Amino acid sequence: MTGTDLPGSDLSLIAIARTIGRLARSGGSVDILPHVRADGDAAGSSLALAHVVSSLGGHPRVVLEESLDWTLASFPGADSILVGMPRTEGEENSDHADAAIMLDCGETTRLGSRAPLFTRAGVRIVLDHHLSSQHTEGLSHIDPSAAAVGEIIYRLVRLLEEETGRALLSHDMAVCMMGAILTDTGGFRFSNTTRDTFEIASDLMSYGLDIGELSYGLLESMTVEKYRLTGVASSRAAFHHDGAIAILGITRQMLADTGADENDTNGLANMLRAIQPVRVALVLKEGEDGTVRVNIRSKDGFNSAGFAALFGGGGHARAAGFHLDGTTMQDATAMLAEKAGEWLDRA
Ligand SMILES: [Mn+2]
Repeated sequence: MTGTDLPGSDLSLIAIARTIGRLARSGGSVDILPHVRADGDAAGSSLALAHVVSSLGGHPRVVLEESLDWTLASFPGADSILVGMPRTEGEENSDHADAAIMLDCGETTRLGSRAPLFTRAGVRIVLDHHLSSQHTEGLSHIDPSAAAVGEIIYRLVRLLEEETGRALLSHDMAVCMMGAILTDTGGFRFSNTTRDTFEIASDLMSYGLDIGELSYGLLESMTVEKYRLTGVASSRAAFHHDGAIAILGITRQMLADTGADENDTNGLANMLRAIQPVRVALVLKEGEDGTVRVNIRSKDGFNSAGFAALFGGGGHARAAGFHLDGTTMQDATAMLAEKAGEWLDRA
């Protein structure tokens, strides 16, 4: 199987492969910038891309906004990740790469403090699969049919192999790509999983992956603090609209009481969505000074990305998010119960 056998290997990705290939072979520097709070797809895709850039002779730098979630720390190359805007002595504007690649998001606002690394780079490239992505100018490839950006990176690597006549895909890249796909598809269970997803995964398996170990590490293993938080949170969830809306607020106090952190809240929305009559699950996380982050998971036709857009957020059809400023958990909960109810009535 080669990259061109697969749908989605369209002209924009070919143009991007040519640009990355040319830059890397001439020893260029490439900043790889996934969205804030990098998840498995963001981190795995970034590292896979870094591996291929360096195998072509380029100098990649994966820069995250926050330190990597512990469940993702076993990705090959994770130890080379930089966190935060790199500081350079003296001239502040001198620190820009030959190319910057925005990954798993389509707006510079999703890069947080690292946005200048993108805007100042010589060449700017966007690789994404979000429905809500706005970025269309320049070198961008946004494919909402891809279950994970990991699939796009896989195609990119196959295109680079065709272009260079070299075998580039390695075990380490395959681990990162499979990790990206596993996390964004919930282990091939979410409705974004396609025939292409399985074809790519099948090919990646020929690189000697231990799928049991990977799945356990990325999808199952948890801290005892997360387990305790899940218990506390479960008893607090509220249901509205004949059980079609589930809302759960995670307060700073709940995190303090259980010793859990932000990352330990991952998966709670999926758990709520699993409850039979629930069509939309909203998990609210209390931030500092009146900010509330909201994670949405939905099913049965509730458009998460559309709902998130009402509040300036975005995402996918069944998974999205946004944040609210200048509110309290109580006000946000009441307001969202009402808005989600209206949204359901209109659908
Ligand atoms: Mn993704």
